[in-house]
Amino acid sequence: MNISRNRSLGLFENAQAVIPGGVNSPVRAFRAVGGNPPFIASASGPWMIDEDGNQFLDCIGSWGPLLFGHAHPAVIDAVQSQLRRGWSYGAPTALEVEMAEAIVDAVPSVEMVRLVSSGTEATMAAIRVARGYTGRNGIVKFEGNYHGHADFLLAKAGSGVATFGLPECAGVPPAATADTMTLPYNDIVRLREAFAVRGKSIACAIVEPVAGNMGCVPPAPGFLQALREVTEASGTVLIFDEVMTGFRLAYGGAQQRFAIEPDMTAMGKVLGGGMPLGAYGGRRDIMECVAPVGPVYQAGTLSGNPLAVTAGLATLSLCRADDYGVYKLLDQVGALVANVLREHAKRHGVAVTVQQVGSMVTVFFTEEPQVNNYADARKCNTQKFGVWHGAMLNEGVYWPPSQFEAAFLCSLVGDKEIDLISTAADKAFKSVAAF
Ligand code: KE4
Repeated sequence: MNISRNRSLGLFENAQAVIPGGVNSPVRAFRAVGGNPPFIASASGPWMIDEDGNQFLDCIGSWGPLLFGHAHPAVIDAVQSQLRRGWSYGAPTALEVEMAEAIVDAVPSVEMVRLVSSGTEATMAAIRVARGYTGRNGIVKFEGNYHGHADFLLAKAGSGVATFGLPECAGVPPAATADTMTLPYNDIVRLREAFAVRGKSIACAIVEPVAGNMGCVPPAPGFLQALREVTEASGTVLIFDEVMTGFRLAYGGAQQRFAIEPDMTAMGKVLGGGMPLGAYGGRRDIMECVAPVGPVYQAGTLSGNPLAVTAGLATLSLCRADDYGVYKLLDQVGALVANVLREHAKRHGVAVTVQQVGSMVTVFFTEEPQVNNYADARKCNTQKFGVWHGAMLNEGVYWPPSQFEAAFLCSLVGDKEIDLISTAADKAFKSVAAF
């Protein structure tokens, strides 16, 4: 498909003069795959239209929020109705009570919850509360997991079995990550060793219960259970970062799907249905540390914003419709797309490992039969992924522009959309085979 990109190219040039990299979040700049990003003019259902009139099947879904596709009529109607009543009061509303009660009802670990405006705020606040609750400073996170851009989370693994972290980007002072220990994802032995040495100094362990930020990597058998055991034994607060998995892998998130209950949960993305909304919650005794009840301060001008909460409530209502039928559909869509991609890669002799959990899918360009952690993921051939991504885009399929991301399929992906993915993948894997 020869697509004209002139308007997007011109906009990208203008954007780069006034916005770092021309984008408001780095991954959107296509630097991991090469080429230039389409500038989106409109979207509806599973489709996006760029400024040059090209149509794409959207496999990103705004990086997770759009479980039901773009511009869903039910969300539009709810938001339009709220707009006429105003959209930000800086005062408590019935909407926030309804949302908090919906979260408490949906998420097994949550007895009390605070609404914020992003996933970063949710994880940052959850960790501060865990530190305030335990009186400890140590944080455990896992390589390849991303929890937003709070300084103390931008840490890379120190050397040795239980050493604390080093800053992984400029601008983060060593002191900010000095208490952050980064362990290999899915490594139960290293986890147990670290907690044997440091457990009593660890305030919290935060984990993506299904990883999406190194590509889709499911928890190894026993990993989440081991994490629950060692944190329980050491008095460490276990935080599930369900910003990506929450309300996507099940209505109760990965913790419902895998039947493991953390002490706290960070949420976002689907919760707001594409509007800026995050949340953190958990056990009542922990959440009652939060101001104004307790001594841990956290605040936000637009926290619980009526418009965002309205969009979120309309989205959660769609999640519950037809006896939560969307989740079975999303599992089927994810499995179908994963199998189509495997078949075309095999036909063209391209070595890939396709990993899928529910509607989260990643095509790893690797000879490894499985990708279990960040070290495995880093072995991927990112150049081949870039060739494949560009070919998919030229065929009208907008896949996440990074090997280390997951695609987020929506409930509106049906036969027509899967046929498009199949046609595009056939050509894209052919391009990679010739690369
Ligand atoms: P936000 O602050 O971007 O709303 O959420 C941060 C965050 C927290 N936890 C998890 C598990 C996340 O995946 C994220 C953000 N996810 C990325 C996608 N890898 C958002 C896309 C982007 O950064 O542009």
